[in-house]
Amino acid sequence: MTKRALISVYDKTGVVELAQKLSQMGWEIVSSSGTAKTLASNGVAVVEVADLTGYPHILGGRVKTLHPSVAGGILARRELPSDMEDLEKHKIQAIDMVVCTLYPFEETVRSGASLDDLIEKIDIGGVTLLRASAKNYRHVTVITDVEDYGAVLEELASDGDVSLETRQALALKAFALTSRYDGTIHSGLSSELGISEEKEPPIRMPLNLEQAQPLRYGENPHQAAGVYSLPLSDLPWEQLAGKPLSYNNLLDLDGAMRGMALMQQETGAVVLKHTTPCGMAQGSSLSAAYKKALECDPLSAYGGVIGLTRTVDLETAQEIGSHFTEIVTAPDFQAEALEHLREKRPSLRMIKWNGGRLSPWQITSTWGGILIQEDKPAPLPTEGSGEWIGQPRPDLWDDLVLAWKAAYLSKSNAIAVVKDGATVGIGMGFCSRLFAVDFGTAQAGEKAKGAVMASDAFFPFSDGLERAAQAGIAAVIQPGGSVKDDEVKTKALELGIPMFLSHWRTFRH
Ligand code: 93A
Repeated sequence: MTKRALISVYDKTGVVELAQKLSQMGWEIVSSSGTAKTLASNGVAVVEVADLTGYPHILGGRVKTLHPSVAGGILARRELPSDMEDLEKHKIQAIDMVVCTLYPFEETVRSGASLDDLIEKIDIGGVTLLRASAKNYRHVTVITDVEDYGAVLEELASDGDVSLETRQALALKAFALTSRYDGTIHSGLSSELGISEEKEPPIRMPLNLEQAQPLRYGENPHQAAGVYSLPLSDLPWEQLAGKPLSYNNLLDLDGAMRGMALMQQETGAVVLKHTTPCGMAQGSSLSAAYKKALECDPLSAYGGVIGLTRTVDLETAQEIGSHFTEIVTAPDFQAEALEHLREKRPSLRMIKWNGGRLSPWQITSTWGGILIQEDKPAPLPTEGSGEWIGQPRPDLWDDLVLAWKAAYLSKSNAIAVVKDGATVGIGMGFCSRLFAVDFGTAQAGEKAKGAVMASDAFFPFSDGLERAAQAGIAAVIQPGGSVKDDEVKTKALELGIPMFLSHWRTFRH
């Protein structure tokens, strides 16, 4: 029996050669109008879908291949006598291969096209062809990607048929494509119609993820992993030099980007290890900021990740080059800075961060399920946005805000101690807030005297403030909200430590 391929492609790349080769192998080619025109004008014998169905394309092409003759030809189970009788009864010819590249919806959104254009680029017939042929993969080969033409032709040429294994793999590829395609339509239309994704219950978020980058392994070598991007969003970085990024590097890089976003208005630096900062500072120059950030905990900074909020100059590059660092990320690198670090530290990963928008969702997996929450930064505190307990200290405000940022970026429970535009102690990842205070102030040592302190969540008891007072802390910023708030406020007044209540808790688990 003659084999039949239905070819309906938006992207006509390589289609003439594919159809020619199939023809030479004895296949009959059936095509929708535009594809048929391309093939015929290149000398390929082709039957138009309209001639197969006896029905013209209507609605300006909105209905081309949507017809029982097409769907029946694809979906018939060849081993089922009743299906084959139906084909015969309705004079439907079996279709053994579907080649279809969809309307480019994503590219159309990215080009900033109008809503009307977007709507017309929602492929209906093509998706139907793909889903039908993928469903009937036991009998039908489905090709969705120009890149697969060669391999299928080779298999046909050598074995005379496409193996079940290949058909299965191609069917899964088709379903992955159609599911992502619908996810992209959901995202594109949501923003075009002005319906904020934030208003959508997270549960309805389409999980149409596409692997943007494979990884050697995950958190540990026995775990496979990859980097995935959400529909319509690109990865916000570009690697300029160094070894490939690992899973753990990417987690740390996320911390660095969040730190940079928090300090975007300043010339700032953050040094991180294991996603949490071991130093954060702002300065009159980038190298000054970096040096101050490094000073907080130079031991932990070994093999760490550096985030810088301004273009890296040679002076900063020289500073960075004199320590062992895994990653440095910044909005840009001056040519001589890049050259210096490439030479001095060939494996140092240099990452250009383009800002971009946050993904709308943060996804974390739990045993047997996933947690989804909005990725929504808390607003920076301003003196008008909260409440002072005791005598306000506007002279310490900038340090209080920096401490708030460092505590925000640190793993909970977090306490950050800041003096003169730099962290001097960070107690993070402690199960007890009191231990976080003890660690942060001990790390600061003498520098705790006259420094400020931030807490990422309320003080459950007044003991944290007592320890802060013993260390010489001059002012505190914390969200407030404890059932014992009155006791904590009274203690602050008693100890003479002005305390700013920001009203925003910034846990990071
Ligand atoms: O508008 S459609 O959704 N209606 C259809 O019935 C249909 N059938 C195939 N678009 C349809 N297609 C798409 O047309 C294919 O997915 C492919 O992208 C394109 C090929 O059209 P042509 O061969 O006319 O260039």
